[in-house]
Amino acid sequence: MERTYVMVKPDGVQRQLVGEIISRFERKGLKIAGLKLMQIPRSLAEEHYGEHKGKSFFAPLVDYITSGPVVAMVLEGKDAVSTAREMMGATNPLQAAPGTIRGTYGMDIGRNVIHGSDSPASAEREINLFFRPEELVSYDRSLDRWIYE
Ligand code: IDP
Repeated sequence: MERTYVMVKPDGVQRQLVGEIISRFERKGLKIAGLKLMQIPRSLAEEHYGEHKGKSFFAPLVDYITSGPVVAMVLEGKDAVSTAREMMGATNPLQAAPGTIRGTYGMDIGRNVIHGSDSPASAEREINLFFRPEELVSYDRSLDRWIYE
């Protein structure tokens, strides 16, 4: 099983989409391995988005992601990274397929509601940035045999 890092961004929290978004992942069959509400310190935001440093949208992006609380989570399941990314849709919500999270709830690339790791390597890096090992929980779900063959 693979783990991915997913985060409801400040606009998603302000728009009261947290329950709706978590519900989608739960219904899909992804398992919550870590979950918390947090205010991201600027230094952590800059590290998380380090690959975009120097780009024109870097400063607005850091302002945006630190503008209010986020809901950080670790989701576990078969191909969790790509599965969660598919459910989120394209970075620009206007190009995201209808029915995806960004396609359903977003209008602007600078307010695209949700983040998800883009590769297993990014997932490992981001999980370690946002969660201490003891904040992640391993447990069995009795319905797993109804989700996985
Ligand atoms: P991703 O979130 O779909 O992985 P990335 O290219 O890694 O997309 O960009 C990270 C975040 O930076 C995006 O989710 C979006 O919030 C923001 N972003 C990316 N490109 C732009 C842009 O051209 N203008 C404004 N914000 C952008």
